[in-house]
Amino acid sequence: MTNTLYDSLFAQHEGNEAPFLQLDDGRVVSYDAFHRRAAQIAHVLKKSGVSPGDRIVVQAPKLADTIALYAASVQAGAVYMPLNTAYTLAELDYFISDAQPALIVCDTKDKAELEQLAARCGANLLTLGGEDSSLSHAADEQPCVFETLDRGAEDLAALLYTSGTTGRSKGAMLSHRNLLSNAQTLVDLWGITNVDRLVHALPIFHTHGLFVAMNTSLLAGAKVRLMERFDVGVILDELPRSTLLMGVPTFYTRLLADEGFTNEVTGNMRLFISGSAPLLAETHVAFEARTGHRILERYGMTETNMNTSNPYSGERRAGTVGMALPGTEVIVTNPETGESLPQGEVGMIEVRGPNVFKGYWRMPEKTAEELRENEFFITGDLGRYSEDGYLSIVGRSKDLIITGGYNVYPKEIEDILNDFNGVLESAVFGVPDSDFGEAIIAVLVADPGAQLDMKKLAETVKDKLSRFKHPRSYEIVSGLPRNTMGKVQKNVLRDQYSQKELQVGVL
Ligand code: MCA
Ligand code: AMP
Repeated sequence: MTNTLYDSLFAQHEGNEAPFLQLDDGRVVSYDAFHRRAAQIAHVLKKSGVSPGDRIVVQAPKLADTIALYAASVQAGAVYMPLNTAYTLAELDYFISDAQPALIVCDTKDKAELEQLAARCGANLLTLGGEDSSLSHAADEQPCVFETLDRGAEDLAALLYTSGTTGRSKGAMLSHRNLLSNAQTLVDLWGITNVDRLVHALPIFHTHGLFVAMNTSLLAGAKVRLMERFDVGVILDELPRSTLLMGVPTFYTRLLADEGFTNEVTGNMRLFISGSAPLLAETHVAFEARTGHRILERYGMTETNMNTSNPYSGERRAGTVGMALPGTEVIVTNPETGESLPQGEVGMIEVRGPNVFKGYWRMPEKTAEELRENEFFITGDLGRYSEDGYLSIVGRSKDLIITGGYNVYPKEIEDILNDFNGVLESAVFGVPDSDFGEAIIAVLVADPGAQLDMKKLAETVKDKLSRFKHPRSYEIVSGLPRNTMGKVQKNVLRDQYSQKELQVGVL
């Protein structure tokens, strides 16, 4: 039997007594114990009716068993589908109805809420976390060996939803080859080995925390200090014993804001990596001045894993995302023709390689719009190459806000605001924010003569959208600025509200 991803990431750790996960409560899970736990959970998956190719939806806390569930899903030939723990029931409904999973694994505290949803789509429901974790209890009774199911390089290993410009999220289908090839490339490029100890403070439901951080550690046999959530104090305690940190820019600005973050604390560290959102050049400079380390910035997407990285040994240039990863082509094109542009010119970033996904789940038209026949994926990011080959991301052709490393598509929020009683139209955009990079602002135009019930509007938003998507401020205006084509000029709004003192958290 062969299973492309399982064989490389997990099977090699059978009998490996070295520490893998080091948890908040001080417990340590060895690689071998993890390997056995994954097998126990794989038995539970099979008993719960999961067959090869079936989706397993996971909205669960960040626990050792959640990572073992990912391994078990791969071993059982299933498709792992992690979801943001912040998603509301309304958001979950869409993902679950779209993906039609055989099994849903939720936080034990959310069981009552999810039971109906699971029943409606004919999925089994198990829970993780706390004393009553049904998945963990069931696993305890199972054998520690599981016969791995056959999966080839092109079979799906994961389905990760990414928000869409039209407001509807799309499931990016990631194959065993996509995930394994990227992990191998990053391990080689960043020199990750079993001597490394990674401080892992990212969520494990996105590419960054699950694949970039976890797959590379598993492949290399590194130790992982698994923090349930990001906490500056804990990170400061852990850095002197660690060698690697992967984070979004907010991690680095928050660390810099703490006086306890000194070059003594970072003395044992080998590498700080940043991605998911633009790292300001000033953060890069301040970080080097404080610690002597130059942050290594890289660029990726849910659909492609990682595309580019600054060099490990060469110059790590602030304000750039480095060069294409070995084996991956990253070009800048004329968005109209798809032809490559010369260095120095701004165009659409397109990517081709073994890292590029297999298309959007049950959305052939969307896939055809973004994946060219020549297999280049159109990222929607605008970039420019310097003469010596460093890529800078200079903007986005997609209407997207990135807040604290989470992507938010304004259209999803605008649809909800526009449906609200008394709202004629709305525009949602991001303004610079020193903590999250961008903060969400909503501008509303009321129907003639209408009095908007802002309290009720905020409640509606709260019911439907995760907290990180909530506008930090609502502004009522008489009209939206438009260009001659009638399109709302968000750049004008952005400029206007970036300068204005906003009453953040007005509701
Ligand atoms: C939390 N809040 C947020 C965010 N996070 N609001 C906007 N944007 C956010 N990202 C809300 C909280 O609900 C809370 O609301 C208030 O802001 C303050 O929360 P705080 O405790 O300060 O936040 P936190 O829990 O410390 O979280 C901040 C964080 C977190 C650590 C930066 O957002 C995070 O882990 N971000 C990483 C996201 C990530 O992994 N992205 C990778 C995507 P209230 O006050 O009402 O309670 S993968 C990707 O992009 C590609 C592939 C790539 O290249 O990596
Ligand atoms: P996601 O859809 O969550 O995978 O987010 C992918 C998007 O994050 C990319 O298309 C970029 O717009 C953005 N992104 C990721 N890494 C970087 C980076 N280092 N600098 C700027 N933007 C980035």
